[in-house]
Amino acid sequence: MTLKSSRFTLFSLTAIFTITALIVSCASAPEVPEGTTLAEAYENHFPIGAAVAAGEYSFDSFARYSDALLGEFNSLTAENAMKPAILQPKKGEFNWIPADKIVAYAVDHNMRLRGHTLVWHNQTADWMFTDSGTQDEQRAKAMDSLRDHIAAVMTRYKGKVTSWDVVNEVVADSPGDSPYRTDSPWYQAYGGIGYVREAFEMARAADPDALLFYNDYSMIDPGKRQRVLDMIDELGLVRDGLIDGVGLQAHWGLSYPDRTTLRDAVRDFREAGLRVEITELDIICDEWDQELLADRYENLFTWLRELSDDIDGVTFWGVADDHTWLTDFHGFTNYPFLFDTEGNRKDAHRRVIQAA
Ligand code: 9MR
Repeated sequence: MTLKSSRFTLFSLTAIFTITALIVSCASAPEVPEGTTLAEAYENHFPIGAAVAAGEYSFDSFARYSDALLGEFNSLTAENAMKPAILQPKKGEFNWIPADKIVAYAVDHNMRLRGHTLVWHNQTADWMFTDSGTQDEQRAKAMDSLRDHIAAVMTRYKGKVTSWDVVNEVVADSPGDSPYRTDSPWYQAYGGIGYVREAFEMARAADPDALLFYNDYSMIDPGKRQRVLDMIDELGLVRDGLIDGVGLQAHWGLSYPDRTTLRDAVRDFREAGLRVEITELDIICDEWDQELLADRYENLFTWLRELSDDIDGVTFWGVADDHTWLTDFHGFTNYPFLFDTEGNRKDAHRRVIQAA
């Protein structure tokens, strides 16, 4: 074979190889099928959840949304129905109806359930506290109430609710006199932060198989994150096997957080021996910024997918744009989700599926 002909042979072989490789690579990256749900697209990464209501505060996700829309998700959280003010507004008088409805739907549709929440400064019940007596008496009353409440709720939903936000938002937003939220009725009744450890002990005892979480917002902020890590350390929650993970609420914006901030937060909690879930995702956004919202969600889910070995779940704080706490909170109509006010998929949905 002459040099020229061997060069030609080499050239044709390379060309054939390249074309074949191109055909194979195109064939092995099929378009995502039209009807792919969020849960299907992310099934190898993490569960995709939504917060739902069942009639409490007069919104019912099951009356409002189709099974097909709810079927986009494979995990549910009760937006309000499992908080003490709803579940046990008076001592011993339980209102199980909304929470039971959510649990039954999840069980029937083979969905994971996150419980939210057992200890919070909001939506707590007055009967759990007394403002008379010594600090010791006030502490005893609050802890006895909490023990009974946690035992009743976690026993009822044992094996169905597989992870619980045991404690929600007890750390201060900015470093002031205390790293903790001292105006919480729990803090005041206890006379310190020790109630957090007691709550985790009660939850472990009530359902040893449930995964137990501390849940809060702004934990990607390095300062607040450190206050949370310090609290977990001081109370010996990881050391004594009382906590399993943290929930990053993720009430985020169109440009906050960036990729590095998110990665750093996930890394720090993982290094402290904690699981990480995104528990209350929504993006503050008006009607006119929906293109930006789609870009934003594609980026976010690309980063979350990259981190999927370290993230155990991603839950939206709602289902569709017709129902979001953001509107009341910020005083303007928000459109923060992947489904519009009629429950139709938005461009953001397609972009999130693409990012999978
Ligand atoms: O979405 C919830 C809204 O319906 C309630 O009125 C509100 C009461 O404070 O709580 C909202 O959910 C909160 C969650 O339980 C904890 N993190 C912040 C959420 C938004 O406020």
